[in-house]
Amino acid sequence: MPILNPQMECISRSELKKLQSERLIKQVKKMYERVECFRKRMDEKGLKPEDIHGVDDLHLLPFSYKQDLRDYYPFGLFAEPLSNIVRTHASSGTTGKRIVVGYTKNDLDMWAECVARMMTALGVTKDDVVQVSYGYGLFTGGFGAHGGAEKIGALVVPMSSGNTALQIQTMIDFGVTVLCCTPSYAMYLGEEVERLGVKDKLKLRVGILGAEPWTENMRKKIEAALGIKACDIYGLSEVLGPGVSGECEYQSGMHVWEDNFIPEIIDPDTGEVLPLGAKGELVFTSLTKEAFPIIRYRTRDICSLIAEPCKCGRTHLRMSKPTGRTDDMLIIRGVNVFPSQIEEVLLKVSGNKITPNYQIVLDRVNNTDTFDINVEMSEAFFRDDVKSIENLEKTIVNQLRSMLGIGAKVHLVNPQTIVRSEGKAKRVIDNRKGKI
Ligand code: DLL
Repeated sequence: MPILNPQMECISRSELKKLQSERLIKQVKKMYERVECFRKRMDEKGLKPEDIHGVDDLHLLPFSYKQDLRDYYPFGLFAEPLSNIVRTHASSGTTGKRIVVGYTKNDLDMWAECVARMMTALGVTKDDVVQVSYGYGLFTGGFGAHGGAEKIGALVVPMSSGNTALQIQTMIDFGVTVLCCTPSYAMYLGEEVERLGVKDKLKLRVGILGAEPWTENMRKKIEAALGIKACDIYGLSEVLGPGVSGECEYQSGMHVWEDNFIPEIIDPDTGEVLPLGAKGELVFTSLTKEAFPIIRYRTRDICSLIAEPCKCGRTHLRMSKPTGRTDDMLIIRGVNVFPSQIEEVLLKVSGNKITPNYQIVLDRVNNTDTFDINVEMSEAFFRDDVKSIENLEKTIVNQLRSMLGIGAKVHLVNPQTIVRSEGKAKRVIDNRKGKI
């Protein structure tokens, strides 16, 4: 398969290290001057930018965290004046406020190239028709995939998410060859295609699927249902959006675009850097981001780095599929959800009508996540009429939808019916394992 930027993608490891070192030194200096949070952390460690001589000193630098984005909401971590920022995106924070990220014009170009590199690696060219069925909006998925496809000159169909019948009709009518969406939505589309008996009308070849964890088993099912090669793309808003890494045609790990991002794997408890190949928490440093650079960002995703050279000829390290997280963030229908956000809504709407006992139950039915929340009513409210119980359920559903952007089924249950735990309350029952 062709390589979009062979000079960068196949650079020797020693040249790459030199380039990363130069970029890191520059980035640290700029951030120290312009980003208060980073400067404070450096000062706490007694570090000055001059102490960083290259990537071998990376481990000396302080970590950064999702909480920082909340503390400096909305623009406090930007390293460029707002007049140089041309786009923002946002994603769920741990509670309430969303976390906000920004991009300069150069950042958008770099982002588009990262996604375009992966698309090219999968044989996507200007002759392809790319349907983007990730959500457009504050979520990075839609615009991220869009930028990459446009960069290689493909014909982009910006569908966004939802309206499955129209998605399939468009794929047929427009001769769509590449589909970008979450793996669970691809699976659902596959089922619908089968139900409608229109598989032979599709021209699909490639799926670029990410934003949530998925298994090899699910890959096989999607490939069979849609007749495509299904490839994994990874990313997170804080570092870029989709395209921090992506699979090549060999589908054996996602190449991290190391000229832009340095990955490390650390022990999540001690913060110690682990050797290549070990499983641990993934940490990223962005080398070229201008608006919202980030140093040693704790992704909370668990995976490992693969150092063996890849058959495709690219020299950049690969990361394995993330298998879990070190925090309690849930990914429900591709949307990041923290239990603390749910708790916040419950506390806000409750008055004295509900108790703090609640349980989140996740399952997977017809390849779609189901999201139920059981909340115990107070004794007093339990005696109220059915209408007011239904109304309260509706209020909670609406509040949750406006905070999370997805629908949940809320069930107000009788007092004392949620099993009490002797240790930590078990708030989340995730029955999805093994079903994807
Ligand atoms: O999900 C960006 C994205 C959009 C990636 C479209 C790929 C495709 P956030 O909403 O900030 O950004 O969520 C980031 O999602 O830390 C992981 O936990 C999870 N995640 C993203 N891609 C994958 C993947 C986008 N391929 C969080 N496999 C990350 C497993 C993934 N988990």
